[in-house]
Order: sequence, then C-alpha cells, then structure tokens
Amino acid sequence: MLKIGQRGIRHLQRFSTASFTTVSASSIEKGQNRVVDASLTLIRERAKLKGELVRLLGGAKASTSLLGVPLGHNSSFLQGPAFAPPRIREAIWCGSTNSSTEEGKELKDPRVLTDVGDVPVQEIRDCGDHSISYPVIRAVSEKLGGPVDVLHLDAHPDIYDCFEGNKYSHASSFARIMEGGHARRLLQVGIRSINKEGREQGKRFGVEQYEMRTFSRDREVLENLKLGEGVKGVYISIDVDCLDPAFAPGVSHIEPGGLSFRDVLNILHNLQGDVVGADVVEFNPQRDTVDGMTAMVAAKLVRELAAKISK
Ligand SMILES: [Mn+2]
Repeated sequence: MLKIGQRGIRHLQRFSTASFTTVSASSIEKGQNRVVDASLTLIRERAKLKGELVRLLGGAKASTSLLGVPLGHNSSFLQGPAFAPPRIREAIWCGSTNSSTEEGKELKDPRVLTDVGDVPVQEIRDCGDHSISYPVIRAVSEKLGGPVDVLHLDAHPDIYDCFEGNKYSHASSFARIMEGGHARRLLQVGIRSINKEGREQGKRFGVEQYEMRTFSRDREVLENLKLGEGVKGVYISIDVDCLDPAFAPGVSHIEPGGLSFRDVLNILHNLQGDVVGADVVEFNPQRDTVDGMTAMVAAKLVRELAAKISK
C-alpha cells in the first residue's frame, strides 16, 4: 500500500506542483498514507464485524462483501465510472423494488451481502475502471493460492498489450491477468468491438472469445457453463457495456449489438461453479438517463452476483 501511496503522490505532484510549493513532499505523503491506512482499517473492521454477525446467525460457507472502488483515471475516453459506486448503492436499496434476488436470496441478510465501504481512491491515483480487474483478480488468485477461471462479459476484450502508452489501461487489464498466470481459463462473452490485436492477443493467451456475431449459435454453451473445477474457483467480471445500449445507455463506450439483460442473467443463473469474486465496472453515471436506468441495471447485476457468491 505504501508503494501505491508513493506512486499516488508523484501523480498528484505532477498536476499540482504550483499549489503545493509551501508543503513538503514528505508531509503530503505522510498525510495521504494516513488517510489510506485509516480508510483501509475501517474497511477491515467492517469486514470483521460482518464475520462476527454471520457467525452469530449460524454461519455461512461464503458471504459477499461489497467494496466500492471509485476510479476512472485509467479510462481512455471518459472518467465517469469514478462516480458510480454511490449511485449503484442507492439503486441496490431503491424502494422501487424489493430486497430479494431472482432466485430467492434475501439481500438484507448479512450472510448474503454486507457493504464494507469504498477504497479511498482519490489518495491512490496511480492504481487503476476495468483496470481494477487486474489487481483484484491477482489478489484473489494470490490469496487463494492458485489461478481461477474467469468469466468476462464485455463488448471489448480489454487485452491490448499496452493502450495509449498505459500498460494498466482499462483496455489492457486482461493481458496483465493472463501474463501473470492468474487465470487458467478466460472466457470473454459479448465481444463486438475487437480488432486484429485483440484477436491475436486472444490466441496468444488461449482466450475463449465468444463474439456477439455468433451469439445465437453459442447461446446453448454459454447458458450451460461449468467452470472452476481443478482451480481455486470462478471469478466473474462484468463490464456494463456487454449489454446492448438499449438496456444500459450509461456507459462510456456505447457499442450497439450487445446482450440483453436476460441473456446475462441466464448465463449467470445457470453457471455451475464456486464463484469466489466478481466486479461490475464501467457504469458511467454522467451518461445515464435522468431516472438512473443504468444505475438500476448495474445494481441488479451486483445483487444477482452477491446471491451467486453467497452460499
Ligand atoms: Mn467494455
């Protein structure tokens, strides 16, 4: 964390040298590291309390913790996803719907879902929108002691070796994941904006790329997936732009010809495997409809994923 904090300081100084001339770099660094440490302590304490509560309620094999990471500066076009976590939280608990998932899990039960807060990203400027999948999947595989199978729903393969000079761009996260050996199988579903490099990188890493143009043919396979056997489990990464913009207009990279919301739910609900983690990324509230339609879509994805993880 210290290392990330230091990188963050350099980033901040690059942009604010003039306004910080009277404050020493070490003071800024010290202050920022204290803020980061305090926020992470708070997140850990919430997670501990949640553990106690779950035990008191009789325990659970697995229970979902919701962690917000409000960042957008590794995005190549718009940075709006940094504003998404509070909008998604609001929509999860919106009174217009109830707190039960489609398959009957109760979200208010801490054995199903607990919100542990947001990572203080404003203090850690150099970590990375879909760029978050790399550090998270790396952490999951390191913590569990081996690779996972990754189901990645997206209009884009996000597998450029390097995008616009940024190895940690939101368009490069899956190249880093595969290079690091953090995923055994990577299945990409919903793909419809892919170029030569995307296909070549896919072949290089043995990625199973399911493109939208053949979705009607692939539907049966995708709605009957069995993943994670012989590895440490399954990780699901959902870029909201996997959906057709008709279902989710609030994204930075609008790409027509995508999945329906029901297509995504069918894939998730029917998936067999031990889901150990998931992310929902790239919802951009600045592009959403005035009544927050995409926020509800992202929130429902979070709700159904939470149900899938909790056991
Ligand atoms: Mn995408």
